[in-house]
Amino acid sequence: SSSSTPATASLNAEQLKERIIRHLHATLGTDINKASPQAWWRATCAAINESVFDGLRTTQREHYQQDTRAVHYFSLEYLMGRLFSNNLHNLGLYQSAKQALAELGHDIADLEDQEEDMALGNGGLGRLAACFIDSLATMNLPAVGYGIHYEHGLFQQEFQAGRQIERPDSWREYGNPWEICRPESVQEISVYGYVETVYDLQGRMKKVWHPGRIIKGVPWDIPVVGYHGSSVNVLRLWESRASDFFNWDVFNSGGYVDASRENIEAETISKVLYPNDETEAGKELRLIQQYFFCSCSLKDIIRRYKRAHGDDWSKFPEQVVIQLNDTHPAVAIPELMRILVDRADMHWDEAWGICQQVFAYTNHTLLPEALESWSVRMFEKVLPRHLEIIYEINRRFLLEQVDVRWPGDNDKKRKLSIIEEGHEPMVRMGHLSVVGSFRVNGVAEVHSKLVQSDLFPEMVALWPEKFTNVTNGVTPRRWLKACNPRLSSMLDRLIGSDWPTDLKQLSKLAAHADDPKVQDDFMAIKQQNKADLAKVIQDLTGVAVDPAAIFDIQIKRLHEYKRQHLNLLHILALYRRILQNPDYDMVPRVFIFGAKAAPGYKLAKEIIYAINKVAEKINHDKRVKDRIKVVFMPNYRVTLAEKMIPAADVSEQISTAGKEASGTGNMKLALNGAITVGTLDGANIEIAEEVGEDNIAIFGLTVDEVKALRQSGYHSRDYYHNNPEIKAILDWLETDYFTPGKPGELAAIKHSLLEGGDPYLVLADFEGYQAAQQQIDGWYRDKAGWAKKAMMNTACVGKFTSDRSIQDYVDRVWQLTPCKVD
Ligand code: 26Q
Repeated sequence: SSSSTPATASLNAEQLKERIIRHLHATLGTDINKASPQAWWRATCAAINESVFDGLRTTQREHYQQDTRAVHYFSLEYLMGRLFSNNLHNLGLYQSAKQALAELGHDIADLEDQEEDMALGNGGLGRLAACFIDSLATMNLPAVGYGIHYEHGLFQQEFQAGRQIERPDSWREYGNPWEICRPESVQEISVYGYVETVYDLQGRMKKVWHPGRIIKGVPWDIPVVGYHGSSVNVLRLWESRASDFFNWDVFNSGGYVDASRENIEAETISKVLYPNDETEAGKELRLIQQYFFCSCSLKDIIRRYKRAHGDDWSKFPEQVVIQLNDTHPAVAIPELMRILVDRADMHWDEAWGICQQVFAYTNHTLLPEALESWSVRMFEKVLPRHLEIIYEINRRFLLEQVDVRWPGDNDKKRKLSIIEEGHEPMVRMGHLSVVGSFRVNGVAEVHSKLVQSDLFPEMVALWPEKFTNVTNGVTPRRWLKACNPRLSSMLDRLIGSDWPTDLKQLSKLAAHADDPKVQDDFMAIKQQNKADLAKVIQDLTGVAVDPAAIFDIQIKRLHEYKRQHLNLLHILALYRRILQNPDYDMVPRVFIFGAKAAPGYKLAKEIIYAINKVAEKINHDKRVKDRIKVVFMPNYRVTLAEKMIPAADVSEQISTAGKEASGTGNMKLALNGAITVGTLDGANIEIAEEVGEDNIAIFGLTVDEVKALRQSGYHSRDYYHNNPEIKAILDWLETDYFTPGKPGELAAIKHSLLEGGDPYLVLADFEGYQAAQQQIDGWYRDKAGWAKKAMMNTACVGKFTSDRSIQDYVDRVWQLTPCKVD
């Protein structure tokens, strides 16, 4: 890491202007007098791309000539957001572009708003993949991201009378300037059909898969520009099409309409991202999506390997490592086995040896409902040969590993088997991933411990060295430099400009944390960011909020374990205290939510509705005297996060201990000087270690206490009956106070907490939570004290750069060396 000047720094505003106008003419076919903002944006993208593609060509040439070992990141999701300002910042061209556009009469921010978010992911897991490919390019590490070129990303959210409505997301309806179609690298993959056993001339048994359907994969490349480095890697996303070859038969036999139906079915595969986060859908199309992109990607990797090494497979594990982003791409394991054994005629043991050196698996969840499994019946229908291969992997595993370790122990075999027996036998993708990988990691210290102790204890007994931890991180380029320009300039002045690639430099800020002048500057920046967000809130929700109030932000997918309803109960408690005591003394606070609910997740949608109805009531109640405002920002996404995070005073990280694998929003908010109200869960624990207990408000049950409470029998009703405030609030939700004329509309929450047994221990943690909030209120009254805490958060979270995560993967998993590119 260094402050090296970007390769393209020489490009000044004048040269950029020339490029933009040239593209306005030659690429957009318009001129400066009639160009729309959209055309200006596209012309500027094309101007930027001249630099991007330069870097892409040199990087790819260098990787090819050096025959570098590379990591191949396999992920069903990439939550990229916008690329315009990201690419400009990483190329070191942002200021020149801003000036060039200003001289052409355009505000760069207006052009940025022309871009749709690339929302090809649900939440944490997808955004992590995007941060990782940014770090990989920045650190000059040879890497390819593989995924699906969804036509429709995560749905767009609207509220109608307080309820979530989903609208399709068509991010590339009018074309995406950042992507390049690569017809020369098309692949074909097969699904369905049956397996035939044949014998070759030597009498050896062979399996021949006669596919029922052939589908074409068309790759689209998105260049990934490293920060001030010279590397430009690629994100390669596969789009499904009907295979020309296959449809020819149908067409010839007069089945024009059938052929067209098959076209539609083939194109369905990459049509839409499944919007379920942390729940397993079990849909056939989802399995086909997983297999489609894994097979295309493996064939792409093998094609590139063969170009350098021919049919000599011996170097394959030296050149290729594949990281599985959760179990979603785990079908790549039997697919590589099939290619090696059935197509390359390799012996099973040799092929399996290769697989076990190539794959590594990251676990992102312990929630039982999120652990992927597929019914054997469906698997056999879609991928009959792969099911056979999984059976053989399992047979050898149970015989050569499990039975050797625990002879005759059928209970162990049942627990460890890749196939879960029962009424409907299932393929356990987590088991398959552990067995087929050389390394398995969780995403925060506590999570990795739980993966080992609770999820795969027997696998740890068999292969202790397989298991490790890599704590998540976020890219400081997007999540500080680009999204918080005011704080970034202040940091550049105060501690130098190396921090974007060496985030531990932020610790130098701690030396200024007691300096009143620096405190004032820091809080003035926060104030300006809050004023900016207040405008956005006004525009999107019509609610006027005061930037002098505490901005308290909870942004993440909506899920019971994340406990947005705990936040809501606290808001109701404050509201009730105000109604009971008109002089109730509290620092004015704006509670800001952003969250999408999975379309089929009933209770999550009820929680959104309840927050919206409570917001409506409180925001209009004169008696509140603006001490509380509640806003639910519609259509939370990367671009909105970039506006909210720099404006946060308080970061809500309040999951039930043991449920949030890591969290990454917690890191982004702390980095931007927000103080965390949080449980000892996921990466919160490591954030607390870094910032110290004075600078974070920790509350609630620990992982061990949660386990103990469940053991001894948790009765949520006891809290209802023993805490009059809890009782009053829950009863209130059942009245028509927030839904005039419609009593009971908000009763689902109360019901889940009482009759439903409160599975996420909301009531058990309520008292601790409200005490932590009281502590925040007290802290905020001390201006200098708060400024110091906020600054200490920014100063102490250097650990959570995704560059450090990637370095951990390099050291503990990938064993890669950087490849410097000129
Ligand atoms: C499963 C089956 C069918 C369709 C979709 C899915 C599906 C999709 C997405 C299941 C899970 C996900 C996403 C999970 C996720 O985002 N997990 C989060 O990962 C982050 C990065 O490691 C962590 O910080 C979060 O704690 C974790 O919740």
